[in-house]
Amino acid sequence: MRLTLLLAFLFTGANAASDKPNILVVMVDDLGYSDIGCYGGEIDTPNLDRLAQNGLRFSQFYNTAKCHSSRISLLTGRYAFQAGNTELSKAVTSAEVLETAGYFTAMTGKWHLKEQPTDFGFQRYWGHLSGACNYYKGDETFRLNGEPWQVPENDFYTTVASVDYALVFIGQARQTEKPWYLYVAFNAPHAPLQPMESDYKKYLGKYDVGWDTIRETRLGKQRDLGLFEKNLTPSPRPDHVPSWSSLPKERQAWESRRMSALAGMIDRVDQELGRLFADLEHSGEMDNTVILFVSDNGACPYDRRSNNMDGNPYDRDTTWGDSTDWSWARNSPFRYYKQNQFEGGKKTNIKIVPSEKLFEVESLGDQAVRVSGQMGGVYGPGVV
Ligand SMILES: [Ca+2]
Repeated sequence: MRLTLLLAFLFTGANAASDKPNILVVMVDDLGYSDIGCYGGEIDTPNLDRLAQNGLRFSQFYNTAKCHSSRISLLTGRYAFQAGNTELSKAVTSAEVLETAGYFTAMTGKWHLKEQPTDFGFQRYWGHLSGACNYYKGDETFRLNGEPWQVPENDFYTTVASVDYALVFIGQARQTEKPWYLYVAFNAPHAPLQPMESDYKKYLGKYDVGWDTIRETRLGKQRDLGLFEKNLTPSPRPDHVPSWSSLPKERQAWESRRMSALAGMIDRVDQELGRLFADLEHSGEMDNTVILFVSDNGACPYDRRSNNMDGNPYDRDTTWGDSTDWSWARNSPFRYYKQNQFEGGKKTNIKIVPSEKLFEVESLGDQAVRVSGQMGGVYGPGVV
């Protein structure tokens, strides 16, 4: 069943119950196709895996292989230039449509487009307008409801703060008794690779086995999960990725720690989503909330300059770059990465979790779907 039809059916059902569903859209940044458990990963993502069990997982969902263009398509249902590019001058956004339909609209996290979300239908916004920032120190582009927002000196971490403000906004929505639309755009696991200390230490040593072994392990799990046909031939290791066994010990140690940092950042996204889901369950809203989880592009190969490589990535002044070689393993079974028009760049994982009481879903969707298709399906028939 195509995504648009599937969701149109969902909202037809919701309207019949005279109860418009809440809508939660979660976007993550530079996530590898197989990074989370229900797509073959070894990283602990129990909350996302539980959603997948109760919902629909797509195996062929396409983004546009880059950050800003996928965000434009997600918000407008159009390709980037059709929509007026980052100015969004030739389109309406999901927030504008849903606001008109009586929704309370809110966003947290990374914007990465022109102006700010409050100029495009979001009644509440907390986050950074930039494409990336220091997870502990933020940057000058943070805004709260249209006004500059000062990042605290201490005890700040963007992934956590995104859900802190998501909960604030949902609380405000409940006071209006309107259905709500919340768009949470995590910056994680985009570089700089800055995990929280406990999340990093949880994975230290786990990646000493190297990217060849991790990729094989992920491929095996993907076959077991039925994501692909058993006889699928995965893409080979490209010439620019060395075999793990050929690396000097020092390089292995560095790369292992770098992947531990990435894993910790992804684990944190899942933990924070768990906090958000627990709030929805506690409030009795989970059964009337549609949840979409999507990445803007595949794992990132940009091995930019890293500082303090012998230090700890949870030091707020340490900024490690992505690993091209680990990105190959993280996009299993596909070829290449973010930016490339191979599957590793533009095939993303997505889960859709309609209300279990409103709608019965298949567990795995094999149909090809584009990120731009969400607007028409999610925010269209039945809602407006
Ligand atoms: Ca991205």
